[in-house]
Amino acid sequence: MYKGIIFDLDGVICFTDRYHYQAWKKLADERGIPFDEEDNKRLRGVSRMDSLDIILEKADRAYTDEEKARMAEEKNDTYRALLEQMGPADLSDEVRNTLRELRNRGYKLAIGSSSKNTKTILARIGLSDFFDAISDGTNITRSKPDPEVFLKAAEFIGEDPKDCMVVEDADAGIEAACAGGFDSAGIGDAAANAKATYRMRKFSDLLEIAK
Ligand code: B16
Ligand code: MG
Repeated sequence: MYKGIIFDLDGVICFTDRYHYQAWKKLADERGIPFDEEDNKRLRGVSRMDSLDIILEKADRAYTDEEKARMAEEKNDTYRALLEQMGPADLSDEVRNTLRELRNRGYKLAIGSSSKNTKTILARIGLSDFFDAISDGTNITRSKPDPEVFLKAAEFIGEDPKDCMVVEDADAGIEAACAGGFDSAGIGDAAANAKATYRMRKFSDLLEIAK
């Protein structure tokens, strides 16, 4: 029986992963850098600058640190403009009801996201005050697959990693959970990850896993 559940944000609680892709795609297309949905899989759960480095592996020239900083900012501006269209309707009934039921069952619930936009997104979907703790890109120095973001989340809710489960859609996130000593439940792409403790087809499967 777990005491805490730590949720990744993009691709688990809501579908902002689509907006990350659109924003990176625009940046890559404008510079003639090949980038598609397959390349995008490697960016899930990875920080903004590390994501840019992965995209630039296919660029035909080197970019200076200054250029890279500007590109990361440009991508974030595009991404944040896309977030402006989000509202409470972008939180599905399934996710909302499952979270409520897990709360009723007595679990401590936390966010463990690499994103520096986490609080903006939670506000948009009406979950600002819902979670017991938020660990995100603003309180870490190393992004997934390093376990720091989840270890901080466990610390914030006062629980040991062995008593917490991580819910993730990214291979980097499942790796991070393993490295931190957490059990994990994989959804989406991460459902196929052999290192995940549980495989989910849909978010409400958590009600079977966390009884
Ligand atoms: P930002 P997660 C991650 O969020 C995304 O999966 C990843 O694609 C993104 O680069 C990263 O956040 C940083 O996001 O640019 O908003 O700081 O999946 O860990 O919730
Ligand atoms: Mg994710």
